[in-house]
Amino acid sequence: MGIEEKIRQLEEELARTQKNKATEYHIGLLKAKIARLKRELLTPRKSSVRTGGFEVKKSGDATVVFIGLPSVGKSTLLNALTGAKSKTAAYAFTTLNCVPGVLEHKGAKIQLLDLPGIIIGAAEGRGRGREVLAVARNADLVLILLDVFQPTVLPKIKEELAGIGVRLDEKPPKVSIVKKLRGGVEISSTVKLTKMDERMVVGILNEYGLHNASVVFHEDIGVDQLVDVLAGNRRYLPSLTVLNKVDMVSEDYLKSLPFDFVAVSAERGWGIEELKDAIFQRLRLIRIYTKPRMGEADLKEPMMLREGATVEDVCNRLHRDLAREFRYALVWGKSAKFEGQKVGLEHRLEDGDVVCIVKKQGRE
Ligand SMILES: Nc1nc2c(ncn2[C@@H]2O[C@H](COP(=O)(O)OP(=O)(O)OP(=O)(O)O)[C@@H](O)[C@H]2O)c(=O)[nH]1
Ligand SMILES: [Mg+2]
Repeated sequence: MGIEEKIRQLEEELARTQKNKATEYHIGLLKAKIARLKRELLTPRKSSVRTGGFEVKKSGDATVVFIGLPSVGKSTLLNALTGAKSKTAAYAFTTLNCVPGVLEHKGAKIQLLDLPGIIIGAAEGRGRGREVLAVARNADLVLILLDVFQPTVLPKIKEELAGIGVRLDEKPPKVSIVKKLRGGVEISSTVKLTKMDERMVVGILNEYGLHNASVVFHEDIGVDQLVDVLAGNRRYLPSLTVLNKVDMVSEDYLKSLPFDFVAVSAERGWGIEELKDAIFQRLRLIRIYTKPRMGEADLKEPMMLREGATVEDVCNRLHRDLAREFRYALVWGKSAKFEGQKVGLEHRLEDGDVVCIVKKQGRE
């Protein structure tokens, strides 16, 4: 029996099994088995290493991929955001390759990737969907584009992404698993575990070939998340849901939709500036301006870093050896307690800060 067939059988069994206290354990193990087999399926076999032209070199400060059904307006949107010229048309599967564009916004160069439309079932290999979805794994943000008349497809698209190991808007579970040589499975936790009992944890670990291990839970997680940790190939990415073609509906209709989205009309150019801001914000980019010791900060070309970046990150971006030669830094802006505060390498910066690095020799 092939792996796909096995997965199908297990999924049918899972669907058949009624969910209750008595079947909980069985269901947990079924889920773990399915996830393990799906991982095997995702690992490229030697003959299918070529991914068929969807690979694009990452460039700029961050990469955003467009995922959506055919004809929702992905290419029209790329063109509206960047001035690129991706082919658009009123029929499905107009775009057949990965078409890159660059969005320049607030000093950031953001790479946007327009992709062919996916169909539901793509993660299982329908169409060239799996290759399309795989591009999302390497992105920094997944932009899900919906047609205003097909809003209900949103959870299905998220499922497709989940099917190739992409977890949207989730944090990696706080669990540490360390293999041991003997002693069985040892479980401890710093929080109360309510979603799995010991037997379940051990059963799932065994399913992944772990019979001796020490597991520490720092978070109350369920079966799916534990399986994610064991599978180990998950990508945790932020997402942004965008609704296109809003020129065709009323405001009341938009208000009735039960999820958050950015509304645009790619064709008419509506909501494009708001979308640029939303992309920038979801990428959690921050702008840092460097300043020489004597002289003014360069306010034209900010250095783009991620939220949480420190003075050390600035040093590393400027020069390989700078962190070693670092004496202190002066900071102006939101992260500084007062203007020109003297700080160390570990100081966390905020959007718009001005930083002056002082080296050991006393020069800037
Ligand atoms: N009314 C309206 N039509 C739009 C809008 N944006 C795109 N369209 C139309 O929708 C159709 C499909 O647009 P594309 O940009 O080619 O869609 P796509 O998602 O790239 O399609 P594939 O590449 O086939 O997956 C075209 O006929 C566009 O003119 C919009 O904001 N409003
Ligand atoms: Mg297209």
